[in-house]
Amino acid sequence: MTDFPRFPPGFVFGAATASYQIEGAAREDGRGPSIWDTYSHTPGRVANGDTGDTACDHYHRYREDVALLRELGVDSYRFSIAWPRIVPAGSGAVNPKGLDFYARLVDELLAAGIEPAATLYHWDLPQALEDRGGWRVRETAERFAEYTAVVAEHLGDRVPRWITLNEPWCSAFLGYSVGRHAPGAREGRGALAAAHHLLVGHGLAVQALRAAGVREAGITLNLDRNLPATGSAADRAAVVRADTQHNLVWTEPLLAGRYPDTEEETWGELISGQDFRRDGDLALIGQPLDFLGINYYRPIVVADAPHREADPARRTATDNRYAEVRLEGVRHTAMEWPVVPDTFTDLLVALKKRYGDALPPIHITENGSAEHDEPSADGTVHDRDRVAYLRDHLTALKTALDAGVDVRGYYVWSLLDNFEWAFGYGKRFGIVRVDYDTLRRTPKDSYHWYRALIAAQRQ
Ligand code: IFM
Repeated sequence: MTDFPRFPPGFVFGAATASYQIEGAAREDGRGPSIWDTYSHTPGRVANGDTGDTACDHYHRYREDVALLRELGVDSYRFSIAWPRIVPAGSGAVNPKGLDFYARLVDELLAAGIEPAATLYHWDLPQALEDRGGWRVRETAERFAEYTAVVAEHLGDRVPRWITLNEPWCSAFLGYSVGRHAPGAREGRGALAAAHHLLVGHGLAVQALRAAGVREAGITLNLDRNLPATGSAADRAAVVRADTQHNLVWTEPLLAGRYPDTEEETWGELISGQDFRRDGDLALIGQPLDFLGINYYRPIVVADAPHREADPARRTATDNRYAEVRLEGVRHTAMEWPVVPDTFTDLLVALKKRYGDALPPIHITENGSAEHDEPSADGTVHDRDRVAYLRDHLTALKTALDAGVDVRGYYVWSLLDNFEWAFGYGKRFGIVRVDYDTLRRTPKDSYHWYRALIAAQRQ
């Protein structure tokens, strides 16, 4: 095929998943409860009452899933480790059966010639830690570093690429401000404290990974391309506040050793005082990274708007005087996310422009789309929209490389249809269909397309 974008030799192609979204076996082999068990079992929280109790049953079927990866031809597989399998109560006793599961998975991957890339935190916080304050309190960051040290000691020699946190924006702001993710809180300062403690936890975890001598340590951010609804000064100022909340709150401490200089205009009195910040935190957070993971899906269009909550005492951390506006004239995925691949290039080029040599090499650790898949009688799915989405975003990524952005890898989200958080199983991101009644896996057209793209790189 001639229309595949071509990437430089050594560029890593991969696929990604996350523990709570695929593993199931929620009460097996000593796994403790996580905040997502609690949240998904709370009536009204997740669509259709779905939970991760069984999910894709990857815990028992991981060999079949690694075989799918091998057949796909990926260089690397990004998975996450469930903290409550390793330290069921969040602190104290380590569960050897949890470590064994990931050791078996890693061995299976290595035997298939696939490099493991492990994420340490993809949102399944042990419930016992949430009961003591969760990410609002610094203690959680310290426990995270202890858990990281245990995992790195056992797997550090066989897993070359480590990601401390996945999308801390979701943990801090969807979890503690919007309330649409576990633990489902709607707070102001609590969410800002959570954001800071996640960054502190990242810094402590990097230290633990370095002490274990791992090859590469990084973090994954879901950075957004925020666009103004109009050219008005008010809407452009709204973009600054959206950028601060979504992007700068992470990239400034991580890459520039400072807090965003736009935080006052974004959070006003919520951010004053900052009793959760300590001297030395910026140095801890801003340690050199081997790579920056970026997850990218869609642009967000924002317009200036009043605070949603008039009473300052009741304001959440995501009430920043802007509103999201639907982008007309483009296709939307099943998530109602607009498809504008050029914004992927723009985001990466803008990041390079802002941080220059301080920007580490990038891995795109997630990109993909949920579509209205229509399976045929034999379970196959001709998911043309997903193929077009992947093709256009990989082409946009190649344009960013050509513009001088140092991108080293790309992981499609996701290998499997899975538990899409508050949307449950209704939204399908997989390049492999999962029949949730039989748990049968069937590669979709997008799987075959991605396989051909990877094969074409090697010719
Ligand atoms: O499914 C999620 C994943 O867990 C984190 N990044 C975005 C994906 C799609 O919403």
